[in-house]
Amino acid sequence: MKSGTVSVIGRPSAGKSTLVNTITGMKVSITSPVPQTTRNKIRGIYTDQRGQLVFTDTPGYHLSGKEINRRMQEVTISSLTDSDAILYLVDGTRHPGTEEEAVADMIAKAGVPVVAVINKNDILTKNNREDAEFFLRERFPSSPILFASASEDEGVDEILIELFKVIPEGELMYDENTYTDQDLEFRISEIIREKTMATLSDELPHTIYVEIEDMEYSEESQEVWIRAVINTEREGQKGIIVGRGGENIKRIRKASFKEIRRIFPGSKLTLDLRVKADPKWRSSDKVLGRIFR
Ligand SMILES: Nc1nc2c(ncn2[C@@H]2O[C@H](COP(=O)(O)OP(=O)(O)OP(=O)(O)O)[C@@H](O)[C@H]2O)c(=O)[nH]1
Ligand SMILES: [Mg+2]
Repeated sequence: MKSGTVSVIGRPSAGKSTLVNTITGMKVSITSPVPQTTRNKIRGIYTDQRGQLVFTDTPGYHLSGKEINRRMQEVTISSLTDSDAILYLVDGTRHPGTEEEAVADMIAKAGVPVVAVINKNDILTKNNREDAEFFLRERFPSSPILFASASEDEGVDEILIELFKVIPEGELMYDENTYTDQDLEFRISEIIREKTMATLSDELPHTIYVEIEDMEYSEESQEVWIRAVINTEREGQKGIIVGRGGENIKRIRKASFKEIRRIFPGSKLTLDLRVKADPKWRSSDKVLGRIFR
């Protein structure tokens, strides 16, 4: 039996989280059209008769000196060398430039087998395909280079075949029914962050973080009670999240509720959602320490 860890690496918005969700068949990692959605290492686990692949979804690698970006780069780098394989995802719609070269160099240096995937094949032109393939062939001459569409579930079987070829023999690291290792509070806060981003797409995607202030679960009455806070950077942004007559926060709450409820089948869920301003959290060591724990 085969068993190994796979780091999913690529630039922001390449489709890494979408792919991890498609492979596991579960909503493991939140996604959005806005770059830099993923902030932590998120494990998604795939098991079949061949063995087990433990994927680590990482933050998109973005060249920038800002503190939050530096933290996200660290998360990505730290996951590179301690994995058995790297799944390098390239967004085929974008011409590979300086940032893609930086990512490719970093991966090549890791000394770990690489499976390279050109994603978004459903919308690629012939030129896109040639561009991306040329770029990868030159840098990873001995690696398989595949085309796939993470959102359309195309080419995913081939990716699994190549990964199972390069990972070592071993026992399962997780029970065969496990598909993620995230704790409950983290999953819930991520769902709320995704719905906030989806509702307010262009207005304040990077300026929020979500915290679960309190969560109670009564097994006896099958009730779950959650109080969560959407923290934003400025007082003025609170109004945007709440929206006119509370329409935005209602939408965020409703969408979050629907998805969180699936985590607690058969239970009665109460979700109390609040908005607070926490100025300068993006440069606060205390907050960043909590987010990138
Ligand atoms: N057309 C198309 N869109 C895709 C595909 N895969 C992902 N997307 C879209 O690309 C956007 C980014 O996807 P994510 O999965 O969040 O990307 P990511 O690489 O995890 O991004 P970060 O977490 O920001 O680094 C979303 O709008 C996805 O729906 C694909 O195969 N085809
Ligand atoms: Mg992501």
